[in-house]
Amino acid sequence: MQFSLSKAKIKQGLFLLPLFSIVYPVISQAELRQFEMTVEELELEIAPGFKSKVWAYNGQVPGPLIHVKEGDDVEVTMINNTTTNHTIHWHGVYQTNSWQSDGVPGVSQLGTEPGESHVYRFKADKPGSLWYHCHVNVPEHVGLRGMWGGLLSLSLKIRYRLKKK
Ligand SMILES: [Cu+2]
Repeated sequence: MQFSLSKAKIKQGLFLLPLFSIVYPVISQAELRQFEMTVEELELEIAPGFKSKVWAYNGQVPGPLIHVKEGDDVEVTMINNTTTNHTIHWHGVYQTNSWQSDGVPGVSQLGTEPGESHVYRFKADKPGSLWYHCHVNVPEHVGLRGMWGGLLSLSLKIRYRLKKK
């Protein structure tokens, strides 16, 4: 097989150059985003007149909305201030080269014990309206105790459209 660089191929390459110069600055704006997330044992009024014993990320149910941009490096330190084990599973994130941060007890980590902390590090590799939740005994920790929150990852395409306006 012989490699030849025809004029047509060179023209194609030059045609792609402006496209690359637009896309690259958008991609290169990826940042390191660091968050601290405690888990608290509380009794909260989660609906008018309805109090419940919860395990609350940062003391609230649902947990805080985490807003990042596609491509950002995300680092979340979870500090467990409760009397039982917890994790954070980043639901929808592909976890490319970061399976250790998937937050599934017995698979990617052990549940973080009372008084301990755990650091999750991953790239925001999937854009969209995602969520996170504890993956220890999900029906109880998520369904009854409110261990979940939103993860919003703004896509590169939308960022580019917003920049143009
Ligand atoms: Cu939990």
